[in-house]
Amino acid sequence: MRNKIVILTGAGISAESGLGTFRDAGGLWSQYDLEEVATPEGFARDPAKVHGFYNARRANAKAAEPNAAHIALARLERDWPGQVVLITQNIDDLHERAGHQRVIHMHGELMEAKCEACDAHWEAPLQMLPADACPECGEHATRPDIVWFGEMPYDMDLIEQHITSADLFASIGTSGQVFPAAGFVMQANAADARTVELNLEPSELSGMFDERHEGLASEVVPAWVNRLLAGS
Ligand code: BV8
Repeated sequence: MRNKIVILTGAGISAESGLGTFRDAGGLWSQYDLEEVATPEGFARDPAKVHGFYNARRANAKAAEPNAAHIALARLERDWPGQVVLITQNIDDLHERAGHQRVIHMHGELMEAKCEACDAHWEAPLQMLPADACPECGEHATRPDIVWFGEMPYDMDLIEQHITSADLFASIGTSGQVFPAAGFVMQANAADARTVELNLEPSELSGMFDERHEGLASEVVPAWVNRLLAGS
C-alpha cells in the first residue's frame, strides 16, 4: 500500500481564498518588484516599504477563509491510514485554519516575526513597523519571519528525508519556478515515488509528473483526496 504521502503546496491553493498568486496575470510580482520587497537587501534599503507589503498581505490573510482544497488536505491527513507530510511554500495560515495539524512552512510564516539580533520568534502584530523593538532583547532588529530570495528555506534536511522516503509526492498550485521547492519532484522521481501534479494549468515541471489533474484546486484536490481515501 502506498502509505507515505508527501505534499507540496504553492500560492495556487490559496488563490480561491482571495489571496494573490505571484506569477499569474496581475499577480504580486507584477504589482511589486520582488527585489524591493522579498529580499534582505530590499528590507535593509527600505524596511517601511517591506513591512507595508507584508502588513497588507497579513491583513488579507487574516480576512481570508480556507477553501475546499485546504479542507480536503486536512481530511486526508486525518483519515489516511499512512503518513501525510505537508510542505508549503505559502506564508499564509490557511492550511492550519482548515484543521491541518502539521505544516512545514519552508518559506516562513506571515503571522510570525523574528529578531535578527537574538533570533527570538513571536506572533507578529497585524502591523509591523521598522521601529518595533524585539520583545526578548529590546533590539530594533525585528522582521517578518519569512524566507526571502537569497535566503535558505527552513527545514531543508527534514524535507529531503520526507521526499526521499515518499511513496506518493503531490505538487499542488505551484508554478515550479522557485528553487529549491521546484527541485522536489526530481528528488521524488529519483526515489521511485509516484508523482502527481494538481494545478490550474501546466507548470514548468509538468513533464516530470507521472500523473496530472488540471483545474481549480477547490475542485481537483477534493476529488483527488476522495479517490485516495476510497482506494486506501
Ligand atoms: C535560495 C516568501 C540559496 C516571500 C518566497 C539569484 C540570487 C539568489 C537566489 C537565486 C538567484 N537565482 C535563482 C535563485 C534561487 C531563488 C529562485 O529560485 N529564484 C527564482 C525566481 C528563479 N531561490 C531562492 O532564493 C531561495 N533560496 O536559493 O537560497 C542559499 C544557499 C545557501 C545558503 C543560503 C542561501 C529562497 C526562495 C524563497 C523565496 N521566498 N516566498 C513571500 O511569499 O513574499 S518564494 C515565492 O515564490 C512564494 O513563496 C511562492 O510560494 C513561491 C513559488 O511561487 P508559487 O507558489 O508557485 O506561486 P506562483 O504564482 O508562481 O504560481 C501559482 C501557480 O498556481 C500557477 O502555476 C497557477 O497556474 C496555479 N494556480 C493559480 N490559481 C489556481 C492555481 N492552481 C489551482 N487552483 C487555482 N485556483
